[in-house]
Amino acid sequence: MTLLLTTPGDPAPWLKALKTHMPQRKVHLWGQTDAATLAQIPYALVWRPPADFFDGLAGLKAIFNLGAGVDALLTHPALPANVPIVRIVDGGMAAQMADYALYGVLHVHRHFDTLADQQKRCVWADPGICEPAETRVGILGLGALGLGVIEKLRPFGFPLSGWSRSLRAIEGVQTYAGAESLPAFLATCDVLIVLLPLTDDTRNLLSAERLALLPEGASLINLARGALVDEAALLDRLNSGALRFALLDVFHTEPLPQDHPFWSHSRVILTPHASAATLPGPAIAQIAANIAAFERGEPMVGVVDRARGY
Ligand code: NDP
Ligand code: OXD
Repeated sequence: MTLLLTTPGDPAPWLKALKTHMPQRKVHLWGQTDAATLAQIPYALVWRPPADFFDGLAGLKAIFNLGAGVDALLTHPALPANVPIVRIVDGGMAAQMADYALYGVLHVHRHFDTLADQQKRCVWADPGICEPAETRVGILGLGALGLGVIEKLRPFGFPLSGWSRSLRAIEGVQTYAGAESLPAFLATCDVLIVLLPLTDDTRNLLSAERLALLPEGASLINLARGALVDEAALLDRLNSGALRFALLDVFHTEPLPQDHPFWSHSRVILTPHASAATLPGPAIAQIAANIAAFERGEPMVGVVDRARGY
């Protein structure tokens, strides 16, 4: 059985991982495969496949997304219907995301924003140290990555809360579920970490009205997708000081346009969609296990519910 591959960046590390975890399978690189071969390929491993990627894939049995988010794949104009789509669950990303989120929370908690500003002005002044209880951290999205952030933050003693679609019971975490509980959740977040998938239900979730529900001087860390947040409203609130700080990894338009005000904003630190990357080793091991399960007629891990959008 063969695989068709189109990867984020250089295919070499992916090919190496495929050789380790699925040595018996022949791998074809998309763009270098003839039509007769394409018609026989059962499994595609993709990241943001081009518009004509699925042309001629008449024998496709499953599509494996080489990342956690499937928002781009689900809007592919030629996505085959009735073929399971499977995403990566963690795949090395949870630990990376948790490190990144911890950096953002400590930046706020230990006043590194104030300190950096003071340094620019040669001001020697101690901003003081708050109790952890004074920095309430809320996580939007309690999936593979949101839960990783919670476990990372747990030993620091910050009051933790989380919001998801279905109610989760997580020890030591105040949990909320569903749209009706979102205002109550937001009102408790001194630092809000966004780790939701982008779906029809979550697009623009952090609208101007919802951003206004955060406590005065709250901070935002968006690690998920730019379109979850109204960027103009975010900018207004940062400009007015209603929001203290934003750590942003994702944007409506990527790469972020050169003239975007976020680049030089004194209350923003931004990174180029670099908070976490799928690691080829664990990701391909997960896909190998999923293909083996699929061929035995057993359930796979990370199957996407197309109607739900994640
Ligand atoms: P999961 O599918 O494991 O978790 C998603 C969480 O969001 C679940 O808790 C789910 O609720 C919740 N959720 C989904 N829709 C809603 C809704 N309408 N209302 C309330 N809660 C909702 O995803 P991951 O943790 O693996 O990944 C999250 C996202 O992170 C990805 O979709 C991707 O966009 C982004 N990402 C960004 C990266 C980057 O480099 N910046 C890297 C990797 C991922 P429930 O538990 O009830 O299902
Ligand atoms: C992902 C991403 O969704 O890297 O995996 O953004």
